[in-house]
Amino acid sequence: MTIPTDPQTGEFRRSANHFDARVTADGRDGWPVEAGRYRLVVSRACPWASRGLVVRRLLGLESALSVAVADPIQDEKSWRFTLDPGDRDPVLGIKYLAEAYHAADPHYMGGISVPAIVDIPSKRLVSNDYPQITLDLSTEWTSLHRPGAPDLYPERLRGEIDDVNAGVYADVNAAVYQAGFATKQAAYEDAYTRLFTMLDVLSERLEKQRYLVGDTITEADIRLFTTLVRFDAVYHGHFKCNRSKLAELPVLWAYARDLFQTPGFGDTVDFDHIKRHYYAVHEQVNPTRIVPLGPDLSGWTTPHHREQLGGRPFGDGTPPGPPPEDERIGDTDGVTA
Ligand SMILES: N[C@@H](CCC(=O)N[C@@H](CS)C(=O)NCC(=O)O)C(=O)O
Repeated sequence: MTIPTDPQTGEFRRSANHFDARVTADGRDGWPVEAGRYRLVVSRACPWASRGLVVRRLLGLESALSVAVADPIQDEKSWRFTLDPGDRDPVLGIKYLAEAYHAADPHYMGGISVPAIVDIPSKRLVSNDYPQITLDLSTEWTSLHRPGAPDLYPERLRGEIDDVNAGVYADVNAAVYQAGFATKQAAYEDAYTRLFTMLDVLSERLEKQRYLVGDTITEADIRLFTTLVRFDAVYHGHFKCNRSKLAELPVLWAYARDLFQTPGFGDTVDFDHIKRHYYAVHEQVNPTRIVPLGPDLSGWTTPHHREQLGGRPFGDGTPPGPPPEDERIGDTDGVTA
């Protein structure tokens, strides 16, 4: 995989999301919410795609929106379904996610990224616009939510959630990549400094409150969680985000463990996919492609004591049940969610 960077500044250049049609209750983009019609294509390695996996579980959308899990290691044609029999996604019948991109736009030349929502009947990509995908699952797919589904994007808190998300995106979610992919010292140092400054701000915010906004789990927590859960396994070493490990930041470590142990979070996390993807795919960063054995992940299931801060994880709702049988993740690292 070639990592696009600016030759002058050495900064990582993230590509835009090209396909931004929305699946909505009223179907105004031509894509109405409908049970069984769409497939959510993910890599369990990918933090942006994993937001969708968590939201889908919390809202109980598993049977309405099925999931295709790509091999964590892309080849030169990008994401592929080599974990499935015959190397094909059993529902879409395709070998590469690129086929859905090209069914939507035969002239498309950009990156093939996850998450992707694909229309099953036409096998066409609908959206790879990950920030909108999770918000739409919360606000447009309500007719298919499970009874007791939480409100992850409550109307009265949207301004605050959007503000927190903007800071977390710039200085946490994206900053780890900017540190890891930088090809000039200054670009790396800038990203590193922004990242740890923001982690300190978030630690302070979360010292006395259980969740980022309000007293329940919201979209803001999901977006922070998917970066934190990868921190010690990949960003600390592979991306040189090493002022400290997550496990050395007491508030954020307890906060991340609290979420990890909440049904719908840790049961979507596959540390094996996460580690193999980053260390094997980013050859510019890790030319030997050796996947480190550590860190010891057993701390994720230790008590976090965050209940003492109060908070109502699901608000007036209830936690989701266990994941569907065929989506359970093997206990590869001694971590059970
Ligand atoms: N769609 C966005 C964000 C999603 C994203 O970066 N996904 C990664 C995996 S974590 C991916 O699929 N990268 C392959 C590519 O963009 O070609 C992007 O293209 O930058």
